Amino acid sequence: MSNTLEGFSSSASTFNADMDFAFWMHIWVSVALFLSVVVPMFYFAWKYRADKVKNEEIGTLTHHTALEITWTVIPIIAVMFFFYYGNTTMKMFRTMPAESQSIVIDVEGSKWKWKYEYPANKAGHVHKIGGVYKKPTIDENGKVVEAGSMGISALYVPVNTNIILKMTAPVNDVIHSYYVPAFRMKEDVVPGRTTKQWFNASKVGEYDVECAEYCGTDHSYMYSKIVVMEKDAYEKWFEGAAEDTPKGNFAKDGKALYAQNGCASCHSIDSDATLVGPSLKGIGSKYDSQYLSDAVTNPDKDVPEGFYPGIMPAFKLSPEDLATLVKYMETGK
Ligand code: HEC
Ligand SMILES: [Cu+2]
Repeated sequence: MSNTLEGFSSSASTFNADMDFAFWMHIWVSVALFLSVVVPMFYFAWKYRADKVKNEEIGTLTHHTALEITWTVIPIIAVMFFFYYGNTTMKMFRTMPAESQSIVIDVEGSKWKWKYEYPANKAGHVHKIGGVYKKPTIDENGKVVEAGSMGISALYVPVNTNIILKMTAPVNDVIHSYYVPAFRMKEDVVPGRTTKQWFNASKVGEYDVECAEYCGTDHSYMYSKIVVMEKDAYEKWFEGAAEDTPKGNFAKDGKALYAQNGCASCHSIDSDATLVGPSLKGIGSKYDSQYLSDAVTNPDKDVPEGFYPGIMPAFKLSPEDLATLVKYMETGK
């Protein structure tokens, strides 16, 4: 990801034309209304300023029926245009295509990462992809030494296909919003509820996803990507198994799990720095494995001094992943 976000300069979904039309129509009609109301207002305020009007003239002023009808009817027509295009565009967004003719993908937003879960493929394998954005390294002069990156974590979808996202957040999390500027698409992701949004990408490429609902410390790093692929390439990947994405391998070592689950956005592990949660450096010498695994699956059970419950989400991991992660905290490997 470069410093500029892939966004409104690209047009990459079937929504774009209608959405952009509705947007620019609102802008230009608003400009026209502004010019025809506010500009004359200033002109008349100047023209009829106090020393130009005699008090006795004011008493004889009357109205102009035709003019009043005109300036009532024209804005009403303009506002009806707003309503018509606003409504039809919103309907297009809100009307989900048939699930049988779409790919339905579960999306989970949590502090501060996005996770995707696909339906099972023919072999019964379920692709799960997720990861936390790796922040850029910036030196003391403010120069970017290493750009931030999403790594291989992304939502992989085929081109020209209806995709339905079923989105939610864990019940103890906060509201996020899944925002894809290049698709002109945005929908809230609400704890404990399922919201749906669909799209149909019209151009192969990589597009940025951002969280558009302020959600805490690392909100500005709550990125993801959508990778739109040719249909056969997608099919080939989807029917495959393993922890593989079209861009590479999801290593299952502790370090990778630590990164993918977003632990790094709240805990330092190489230093004593306190981020949102306590530093985990050397934690293996303070606690046993049971404490560490409870701390991940049931964080509010023991809350270290100086911290509050309800901040760290409870993680649901497979027993193997949990064991690997605990070992990583204990040994750094
Ligand atoms: C949203 C921020 C956040 C995320 C993400 C997060 N933690 Fe935490 N973590 C905290 C906070 C805050 C505490 C202290 C309060 C508590 O125990 O609930 C904590 C406590 C802990 C503790 C106990 C530390 C102690 O000294 O008792 C461990 C171990 C831990 N986290 C590991 C993890 C691991 C592993 C992950 C990733 C799977 C993770 N955390 C993800 C915020 C977070
Ligand atoms: Cu968010």
